[in-house]
Amino acid sequence: MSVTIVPTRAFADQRPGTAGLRKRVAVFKQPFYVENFVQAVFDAHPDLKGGSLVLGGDGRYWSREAIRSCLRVIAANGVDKVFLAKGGLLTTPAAAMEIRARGASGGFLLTASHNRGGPEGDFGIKFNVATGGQASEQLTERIFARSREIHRLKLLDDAPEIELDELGIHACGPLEVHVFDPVPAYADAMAALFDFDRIRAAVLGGLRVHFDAMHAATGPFAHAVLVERLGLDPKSIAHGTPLPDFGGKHPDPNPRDCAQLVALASRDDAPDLLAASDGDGDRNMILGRGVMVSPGDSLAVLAANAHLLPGYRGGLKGVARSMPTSRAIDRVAAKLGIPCHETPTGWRFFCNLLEAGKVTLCGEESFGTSSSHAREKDGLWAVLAWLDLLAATKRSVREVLEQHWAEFGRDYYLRQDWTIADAGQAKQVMDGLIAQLPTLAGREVEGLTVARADSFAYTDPVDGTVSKNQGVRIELAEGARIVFRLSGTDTAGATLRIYLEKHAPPGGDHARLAVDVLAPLAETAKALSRISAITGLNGPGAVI
Ligand code: VG1
Ligand code: CO
Repeated sequence: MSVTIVPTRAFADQRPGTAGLRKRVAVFKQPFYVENFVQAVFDAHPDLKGGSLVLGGDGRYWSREAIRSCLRVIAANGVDKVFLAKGGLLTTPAAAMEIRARGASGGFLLTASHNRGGPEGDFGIKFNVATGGQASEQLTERIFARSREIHRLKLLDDAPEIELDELGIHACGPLEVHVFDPVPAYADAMAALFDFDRIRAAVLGGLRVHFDAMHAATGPFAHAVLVERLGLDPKSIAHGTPLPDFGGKHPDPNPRDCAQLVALASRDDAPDLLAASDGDGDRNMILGRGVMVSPGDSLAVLAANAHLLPGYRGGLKGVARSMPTSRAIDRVAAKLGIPCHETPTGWRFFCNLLEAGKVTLCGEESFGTSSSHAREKDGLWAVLAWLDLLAATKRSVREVLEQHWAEFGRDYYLRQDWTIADAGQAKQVMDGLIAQLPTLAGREVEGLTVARADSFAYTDPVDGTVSKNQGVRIELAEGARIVFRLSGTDTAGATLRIYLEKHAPPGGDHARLAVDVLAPLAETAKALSRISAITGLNGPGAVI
């Protein structure tokens, strides 16, 4: 084999965001763009030499080309083995579990998650470490620093065309490429956590499910678990075939992009459980007949009922939520007498807590939920957790929710996404809010008194790392809260997220619409942030 040292130029824009490096496909198509980033990972993480890596992703447009680019760099940098998912299709949670189970030194996940695919869409690369979880902030910074100064790449000459769809061992120079099917191991892992017999019995008894795989990576996994192992009708899975452009749709499980699912849920003859996941299979949206489960509620309900699920019968060590996620889980943790951690947005912050055995369940408001079984969020896992819960309680989704609210009260919750073309203006809104913080506490804003206001900083309880400027939190009287935060997954302009929540205590009115309950808070947020004056926008691009 021969390795060429190729001179390259550094790209200035390879800073990974909330979940890896994410850019327009056109950016990734630049010569050596992928290779440069992968080489930067090797330079920043010398321990990768000699070990094995996992490779795969959401199968979006440009995946196959990117896999070949990755393999050339990986082979030239002295890795022994790559475990490549068949066809390159590997959900993010399955990747995290494979890395760990195979004792690999890490993995490259080719995904832009819920972002649009296709030639005009986005592409992404994420590097995960040996635990299966995302690279830490420190490692991410080292990779970025290296990507800006890199001036040479190691590349395997004459790299053979690896047949990505053919199971077995292929040679790529000195590198062994093991093409494997990730589905059975994932299905086995799920069978170990949930009571598949109980779910099968419920299915035989008439329980109906509708799962939208969104033409993304989850399709084959969902088929194996829901149809082959749990006996559901194959028609229970919609859009089950992975497509490079996700069928032209936005593979994002939320009420706006899954309007059809919401419409189906509102029918009298709707299935008992409706769900969707995203491009890389780590997100989940859960609905029942006539009701959508807010992600913060989903986390809280699962925590409160975890003892009913075999994998969690031993109890929860603790729970964690990202800062903007509703505080419904805090109430459950208080009742269970377990710690509840509040972390910055992004799964990597949960990883340290999971690794240290401090938490068992964690979740984000952005339709992400998971447990200690993986170091990433896991969409199908959440669907199975709900399915098992329905089977165990013999209740409907609505009944489960109503019972939860009756006990803990309801945390009404909404997120507004303001799409701001000029990123400078978005920063101006945030800077304006931060400047007001010292004078906000105790002040009355639009009839509500501010109890506490700060810019969220997090000290990791495991390694002591401090992460500052993780969003502005404004706590108001009566269990209300407004959070402002800039998205870290944009590929153009900026998205400013405004998170609104209000608690209605047990015995209160839990049957109202969140938009109605939160309308006054939305006005307060607008007034405080001066977002319309600064950006010229009248309202958010989406309310989720
Ligand atoms: C968003 C979500 C965040 C999530 C991240 C990655 O980040 O808000 O909760 O962890 O996406 O999810 P941001 O910075 O745009 O708010 V995924 O499914 O895109 O890997
Ligand atoms: Co995702």
